[in-house]
Amino acid sequence: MRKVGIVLGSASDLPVAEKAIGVLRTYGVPLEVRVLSAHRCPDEARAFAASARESGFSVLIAAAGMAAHLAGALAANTTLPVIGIPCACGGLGGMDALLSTVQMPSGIPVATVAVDGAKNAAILAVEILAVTDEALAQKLRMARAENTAAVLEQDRKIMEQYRQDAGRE
Ligand code: RP5
Repeated sequence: MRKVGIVLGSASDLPVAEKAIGVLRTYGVPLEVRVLSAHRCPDEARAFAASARESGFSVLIAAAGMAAHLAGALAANTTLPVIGIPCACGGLGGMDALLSTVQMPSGIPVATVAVDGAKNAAILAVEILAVTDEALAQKLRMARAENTAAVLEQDRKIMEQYRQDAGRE
């Protein structure tokens, strides 16, 4: 299976990215984690993206905060799918990173997840891989079924908790 690349704008983004790493491990997806800033080491970030396909990557996940141009800078240099995680740091609660990541010009897409939405970034990467991997697709279906069961169990408990109020006006 081709690997997923997780690229951080800074080591300080690792706590967010660890949630994506955890999900990818759950699915048995090989991964590589790098720190490559679009601003502090643009040449290295560009070279990584430009060689990512021939290096065996399938999907790139970029996590960055503030003026978060990392996902876009990677996307500019590869035709692999790039998923952006805007990280909440600095004083603007991640809105700065969200807009910097999501507002890409036509022709260079970045699939942007929610602020700090690392789990969804990893699940989306797995879904991309699962297009041609039935075993992964089956794992995704099982995870969805577990999600559904967990919510229905919450529903059952909450209904039970408030059952006595059902007859009141
Ligand atoms: C961004 O600036 C990084 O992705 C990080 O989220 C933020 C702060 O970086 P550090 O100053 O902690 O290295 O480029």
